[in-house]
Amino acid sequence: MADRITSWHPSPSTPHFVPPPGAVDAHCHVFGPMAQFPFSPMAKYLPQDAGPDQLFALRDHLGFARNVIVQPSCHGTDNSATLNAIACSGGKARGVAVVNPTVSEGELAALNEGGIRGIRFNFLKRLVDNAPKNKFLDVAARLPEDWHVVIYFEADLLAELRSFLDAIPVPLVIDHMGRPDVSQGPDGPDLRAFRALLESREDIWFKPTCPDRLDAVKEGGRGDPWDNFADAVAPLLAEYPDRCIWGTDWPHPNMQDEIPDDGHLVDMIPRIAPTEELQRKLLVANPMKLYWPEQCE
Ligand code: 0GY
Repeated sequence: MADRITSWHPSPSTPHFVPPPGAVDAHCHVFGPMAQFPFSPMAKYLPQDAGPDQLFALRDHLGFARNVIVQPSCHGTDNSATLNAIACSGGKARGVAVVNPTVSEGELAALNEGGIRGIRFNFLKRLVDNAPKNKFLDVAARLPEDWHVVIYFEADLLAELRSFLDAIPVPLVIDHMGRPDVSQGPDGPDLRAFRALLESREDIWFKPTCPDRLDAVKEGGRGDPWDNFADAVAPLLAEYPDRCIWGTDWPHPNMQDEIPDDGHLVDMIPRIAPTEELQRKLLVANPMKLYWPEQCE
């Protein structure tokens, strides 16, 4: 069996930035625990257990109030670990599932009951073997009311995905802004193409997340404190303040070489969202609209 990976910081610092009351960490995951929730036989990485207790302790340490737990590829289409974490949260978590496109209406209703509010389509070749666009479109047309689709892709795939994205009949949330090369700066080709996507419809949201991935030394970036990321991404939030949501990405799947300090990730927030109004939108108002709409006025 492959070695199990530890990808999270053992003792994240306390951030200097204090999130507003009700702040949502809208992109995080749980792994296992494996004895209760085995990983998928198709998993491309085998992580150590990172269960709900650890996630909720981090939430409190960082000053957040809620989590949106995104089903990670290592659990395939078995959403039990994600649903378990949501059930353990006392109403403070909701989630995004990964489903087999043949999922039944009854199974979707059960996921909705368990706190799921969207499904994720993952196009990263290093994470999934198969991403069948036609089948994805079929299931996107059958989602429960108020659900959305979360999409994960890399920048060089955006042009090829455009007609597929255009055809999805529910709101879209783009993970990590479609992984632009942030060393190109705010007006580089990757972020220009991403802006064109945002301009194409009003119901596309994005996550200005993962400076640790997008500005990694290993990828030719600058590393913590991720200055390329801050410079490239801040203008996007200023332009689209009502369409961004933020998350830690804990437990940082696969990040075994440059494991980020979660406190430092939180300290990126005021650099990309410098005003209190923008911070409140990014961390509270926007994620609440997507995940707890019934609690919004
Ligand atoms: C992320 C990023 C990654 C992994 C996954 O589902 C996953 O395994 O999302 C990644 O390796 O880039 O957003 O969690």
